[in-house]
Amino acid sequence: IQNSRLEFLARKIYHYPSIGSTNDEAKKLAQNGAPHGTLVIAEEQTGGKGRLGRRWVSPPRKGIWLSIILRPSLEPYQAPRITMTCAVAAAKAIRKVTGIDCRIKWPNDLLVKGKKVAGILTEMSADMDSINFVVTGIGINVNNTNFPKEIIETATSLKLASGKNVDRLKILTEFLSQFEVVYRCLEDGEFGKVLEEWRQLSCNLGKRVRIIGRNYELEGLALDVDGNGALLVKTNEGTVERVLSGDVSLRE
Ligand code: BT5
Repeated sequence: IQNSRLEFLARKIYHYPSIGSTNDEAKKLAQNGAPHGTLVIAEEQTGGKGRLGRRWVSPPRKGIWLSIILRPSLEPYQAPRITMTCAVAAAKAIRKVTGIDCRIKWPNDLLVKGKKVAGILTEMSADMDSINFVVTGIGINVNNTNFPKEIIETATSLKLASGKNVDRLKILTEFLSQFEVVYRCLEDGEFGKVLEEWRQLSCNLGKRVRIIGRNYELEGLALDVDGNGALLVKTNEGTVERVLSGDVSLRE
């Protein structure tokens, strides 16, 4: 990492052999003033987290389990842009290093041949009109060869997809340099470029989707994603609904 040309990312690195959750650790560090760009990374997570208290399986040395502390100049409602930035950077890094056709599934997954290879969890500390910090965490399955039975049908790794071992350090360094480039667009008022890349890498747009929220379900055609991360869905009744990423899951 030291050798790569990074300007703000990973100037400070916290590396753990084993930890509960890199996101939780990053939030603590951020609360204690850790600077923009701080990287928290672990070989293993014993309490890796997904959204809504779900579990993220993070076995030792098989994947990349990391969190980045950011202090972006965004309004709180724009925070989903960070998840989009992270997804674009990771998809590009995976494609570049392995040649695998990795796609973004709205809002926070990366898929290879329809199976989940990575997930993103973005958490924020903010008041009404300003962000204190954002922690964006990503788990990438790199050399996993088996998964617990509840996800055996839905999960994959770069190794399973490519048939060979993949160098975790190469994926990590490429991800960090892509993240810097994409993040700079975001800060420079060029989020349109990120959005365009996101669209190109998406596997949902133009397809039928089913959105499952806490107390509603919605079916329709995924038309587009907007600059704040909402999915625009044309329902069977012909209306266009703007779905925020919050608490929903999405099926084909
Ligand atoms: C996510 O949540 O996909 C976000 C995952 C974020 C993980 C990173 S690792 C570093 C950082 N520190 C943390 O503690 N978390 C972040 P969600 O969309 O809620 O998906 C969770 C669901 O994915 C689970 O309920 C399982 O069904 C499935 N799953 C769990 N572990 C998986 C894995 N390793 N690979 C593929 N699918 C998995």
